[in-house]
Amino acid sequence: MGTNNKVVSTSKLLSLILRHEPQLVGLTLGDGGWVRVDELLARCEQANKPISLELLKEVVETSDKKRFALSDDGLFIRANQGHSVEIDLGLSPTTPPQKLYHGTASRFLDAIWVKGLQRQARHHVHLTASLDVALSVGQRHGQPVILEVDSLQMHLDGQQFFQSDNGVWLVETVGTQYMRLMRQE
Ligand code: HQG
Repeated sequence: MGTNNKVVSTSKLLSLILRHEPQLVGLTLGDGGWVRVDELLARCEQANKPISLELLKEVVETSDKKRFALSDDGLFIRANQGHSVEIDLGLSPTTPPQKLYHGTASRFLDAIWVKGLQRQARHHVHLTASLDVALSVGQRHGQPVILEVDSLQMHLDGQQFFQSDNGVWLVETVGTQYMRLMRQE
């Protein structure tokens, strides 16, 4: 396996453990989703999925979306967002910009226009300030489409917005009255 493949597969394994199934290697996430790095590495080794400290650090540093964070002392690690297990990331409500974007697939639009954007398996609906990011997030699901969200108006109407350490905007749900389909190129 090339170095890059190894980094990608390790990143996927860490996402799985730190967001969705810590029990896969016998771990429980602590407050804020943090786990001890030494415990994580020991558990992965026991589960026959060894990761070296060097590789772990490389994954954290090179992640295109800054998926993971190490504590200042380097003893703890967590996923910055995207969890399905119930954890409190300890984020404070923040005022969003006027508009944010959500990239999705065209096949979801009918359902979205009925129910609005729902968080599905995650803790929150994910929004971004970047059209490029929205497009690439949408492409993961199929024919991409971008919804423009009236985020500031939602906030003024009382919805809480949070921003994860890697800049993703998080919100409970987005009602259809706050969304507009952007013109297709
Ligand atoms: C859609 C990546 C039907 C929603 C990215 C999305 C992101 C509905 C899908 C992060 C719906 C859920 C999150 C409704 C929403 N009916 N479909 N009412 N409401 N949907 O993967 O936003 O690579 O859970 O539009 O950078 O695509 O994981 O969410 O298409 O920040 O680090 O249901 O994942 O980061 O899909 O992506 P996801 P997402 P990572």
